[in-house]
Amino acid sequence: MIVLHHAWRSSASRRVRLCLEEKGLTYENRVVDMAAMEHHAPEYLRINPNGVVPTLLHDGRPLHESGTICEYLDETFPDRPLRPEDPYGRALMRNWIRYVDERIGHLIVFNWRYRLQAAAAALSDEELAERVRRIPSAERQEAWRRVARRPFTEEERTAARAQLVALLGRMEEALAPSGWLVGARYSIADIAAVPFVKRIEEEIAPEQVTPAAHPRVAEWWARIQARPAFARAGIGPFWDAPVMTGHTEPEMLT
Ligand SMILES: N[C@@H](CCC(=O)N[C@@H](CS)C(=O)NCC(=O)O)C(=O)O
Repeated sequence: MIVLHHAWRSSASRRVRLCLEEKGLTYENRVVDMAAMEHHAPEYLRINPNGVVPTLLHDGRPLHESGTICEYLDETFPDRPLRPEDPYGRALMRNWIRYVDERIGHLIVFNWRYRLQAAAAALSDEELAERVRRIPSAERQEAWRRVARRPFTEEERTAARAQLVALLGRMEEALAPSGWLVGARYSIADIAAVPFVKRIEEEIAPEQVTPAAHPRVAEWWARIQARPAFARAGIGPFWDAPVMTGHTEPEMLT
């Protein structure tokens, strides 16, 4: 049995949902309320020591890190493979995953200014200090303090935007041989990039995901969105929580 602890808007969660849906796997949803900081609760930290989403439970065994989870799923359920067959291709895929992972901070600058900022700003100094103490990483502690009291500035957003657009430049080059990031077919490397391109296209720099700016990326993005798994994974606009049918949503960690 597969259980996914995730959040609808979380990029890392979106990657795992895409992978599960591409592979046609059935799973149970446990939605984590990040604005309520449920992912820093002791019972959640027991299944994800980093205090982030997503976490996958497979037959009761927890696994964190979206890239690792996707590879694990692809190895465990080999039908509809999402990794290149050759070791070199798989190594390139892992480098893409790592490159994308390192850019999560640039996305936070944009993504946290909605629900998370409103929730954090409403906390008293005492409540904030108490909540932040539970966060396992110093970097994320600082991100929560920032969003609560000193939201990211326009200047920081400009710098983050440039870093995110650089991702498109790198993709443009990689897509040249086959139209996919690595090897001859859709892989976990493409999956890793999807949530980033989604946010760039819908808000951060829409003019960059166009045939004029990055033609191969624009064409790749059209093909990605046409995949049935894309709709099933519930990757809607950032400000709308998608409504999914056919999945149960029990209380978190019950
Ligand atoms: N490298 C991790 C990143 C996980 C991550 O940063 N998740 C974000 C949502 S996309 C999160 O839980 N943020 C809440 C927080 O930092 O408090 C992965 O790919 O699973």
